[in-house]
Amino acid sequence: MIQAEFVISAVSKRDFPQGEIPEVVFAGRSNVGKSSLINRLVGKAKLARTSATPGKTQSINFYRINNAFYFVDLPGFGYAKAGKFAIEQWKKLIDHYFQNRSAIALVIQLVDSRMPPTSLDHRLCEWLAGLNVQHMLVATKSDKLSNNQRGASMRIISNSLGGQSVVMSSAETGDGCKEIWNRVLQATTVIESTKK
Ligand SMILES: Nc1nc2c(ncn2[C@@H]2O[C@H](COP(=O)(O)OP(=O)(O)O)[C@@H](O)[C@H]2O)c(=O)[nH]1
Ligand SMILES: [Mg+2]
Repeated sequence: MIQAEFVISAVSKRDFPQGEIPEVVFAGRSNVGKSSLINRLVGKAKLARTSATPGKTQSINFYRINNAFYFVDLPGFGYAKAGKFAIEQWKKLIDHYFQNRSAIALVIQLVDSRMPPTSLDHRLCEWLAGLNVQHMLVATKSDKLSNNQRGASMRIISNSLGGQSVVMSSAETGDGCKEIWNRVLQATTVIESTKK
């Protein structure tokens, strides 16, 4: 049984939780399925708020998992209707987040399995590669694809984003959750053991 509890919805760096437990970050375009995947991973349908309307979340949501680490749901970027002010605020918050958190164990970048990565996906990928953090690529909504399409999608996404491997996932079927958990546990325990 996984224990998962909502901690805070941070709108500025003052809201970030104190303390130093490892953090696993979910990043990607708005509507790609970040919140749904978090819910699926922890087995709680309503932990993270999901939305059919993109761009709703403009805060960084922290969830404490098994009292051992945080899942961090970043606000989605790339929402066309977001105003200039909202975009600036968003950038500031994300920058603060990555500059101020010292226990980021893993960043899970989500891309939509049904389409080739967009320029925003490329920019996020390059930006993450420039930070000194572990970075995992996950393609969401695999339930929408046939087996053949899944293979093709993995190749296209991997080739397009620098050749690193891609894990297919679905919040509907649970596809990929085992692999994601393995990586999460590996990343969070390494951080814990280097601290001792
Ligand atoms: N078919 C399918 N739909 C999904 C999946 N994950 C998310 N969705 C849908 O995509 C929309 C956006 O999901 P959400 O988790 O709110 O995306 P976020 O903005 O990245 O947090 C919602 O309508 C979800 O029901 C998935 O694995 N399969
Ligand atoms: Mg969300």
